[in-house]
Amino acid sequence: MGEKNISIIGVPLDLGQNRRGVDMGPSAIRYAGLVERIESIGHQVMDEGDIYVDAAEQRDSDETNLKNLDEVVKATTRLAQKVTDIVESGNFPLVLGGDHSIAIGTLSGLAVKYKNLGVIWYDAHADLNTEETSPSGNIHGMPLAALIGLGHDKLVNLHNEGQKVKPENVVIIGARSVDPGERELIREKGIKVYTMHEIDRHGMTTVMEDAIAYLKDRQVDGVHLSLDLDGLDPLYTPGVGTPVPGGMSYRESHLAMEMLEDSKIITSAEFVEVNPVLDDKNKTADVAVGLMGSLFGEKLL
Ligand code: Z70
Ligand code: MN
Ligand code: MN
Ligand code: MN
Repeated sequence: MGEKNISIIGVPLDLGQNRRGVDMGPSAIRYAGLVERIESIGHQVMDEGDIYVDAAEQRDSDETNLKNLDEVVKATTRLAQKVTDIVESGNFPLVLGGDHSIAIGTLSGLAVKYKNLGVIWYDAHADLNTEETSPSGNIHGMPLAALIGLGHDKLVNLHNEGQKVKPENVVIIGARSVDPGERELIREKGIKVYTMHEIDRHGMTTVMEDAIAYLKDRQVDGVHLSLDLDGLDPLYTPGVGTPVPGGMSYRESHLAMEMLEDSKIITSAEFVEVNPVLDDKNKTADVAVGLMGSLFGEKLL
């Protein structure tokens, strides 16, 4: 990647879903040696600490099925401002979750600078539900929908009004658990999705070459990697709230990160859904840090 100035931000938010503990993700990732690992590659690292997250209220102030809407909106709005400050200073934002609802903040912050941003969504899920289609009311299943301008107006208009990312600039990799409303939206908006079928059928090399070429064709002005650790098979990353079998392997995931590093297209990244309470001796955080090593140019030889 060449030497970068990387700003790390933790977001200890677990209110976008039902399982407590993912708020400890940023600590677990730091404990797994993140800063030293990235510095040893030759980058400058600034750890900017954590975004403040309010305690959940006992009852929801809003008449909606969205769980903890106001707390999620407050924390992600703070995150968006922080990400905007970082990209405007020229640094590379590296955001640590927290549940995947934080992506609404990260990408809303990036959208101030990047007007034609590409997004790689590495995940078992599509995260394209809205308050109408969500089977759970969990906001971590809705960030991509909100970012393309669909769903509750507090999520859609966070930090700035309206759509932050064009649906045709989104590439989902690793999907294997998609809800009916999400399937409809993928068809309607023409969102590019490489499911586990494409990965098994054509291999990760072809899928990543294709995904990178697709985003370059879109003439994107930056590419954000949003990596949900549940994209990997739970064999490798057991410490996630929603494990789905049949996922991408450790080797496929490292290959994907190495190909992104070779392509030089990535301008920001986030790693989400590490839940130390559900983990096996910090294995999931260790995998997350290893993947960041590959993404930032760690070489075997
Ligand atoms: C389901 C929902 C989801 C992550 C689970 C699950 C969404 N589609 N996202 N784990 N990261 O509730 O909307
Ligand atoms: Mn908690
Ligand atoms: Mn997700
Ligand atoms: Mn997921």
